[in-house]
Amino acid sequence: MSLDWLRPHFNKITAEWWETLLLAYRLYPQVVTLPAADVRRAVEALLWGRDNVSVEYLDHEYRTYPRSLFEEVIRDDKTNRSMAWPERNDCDNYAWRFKSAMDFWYNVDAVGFVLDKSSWHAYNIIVFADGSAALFEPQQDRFVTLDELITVATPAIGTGRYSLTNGVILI
Ligand SMILES: [Ca+2]
Ligand SMILES: [Ca+2]
Repeated sequence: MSLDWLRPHFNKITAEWWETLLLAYRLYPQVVTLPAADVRRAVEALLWGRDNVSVEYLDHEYRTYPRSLFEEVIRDDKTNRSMAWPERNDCDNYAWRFKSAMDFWYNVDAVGFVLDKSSWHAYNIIVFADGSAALFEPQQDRFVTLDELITVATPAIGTGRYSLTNGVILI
């Protein structure tokens, strides 16, 4: 099979990844290391009152950025640009890919995989250098809040897509 059709795209793709490497290199001195206790505190504060979410902490320390730099990295990262494809590239794939991309390209790993069993949706949680945490929708490059209302105009509390009344987090 000929791959000639790829040729016009190749320079563009290469240039984009080069930009990513330059960004990661520029931000590297600003990577902050947090002990697991700080990450745990941030996650528990975000999940306050949600006792049916089990969280597994995978490291003793974590690398992260201030939120403003994370926002820069998120704009650069290409996870949100991949095409959604049921079963092949759906919410869990975006969430795993975002977590992996942050580690592989941008040197930070204070990013968790969230499986929200109250909506069966997967997304991410990010802990920032100041010890705060936020939920992140990797399909849309967007921070979200618990109980955000997606499908219904006035749903009951805990029925939003990001209600996370029951779930699993790996960080
Ligand atoms: Ca992006
Ligand atoms: Ca999938």
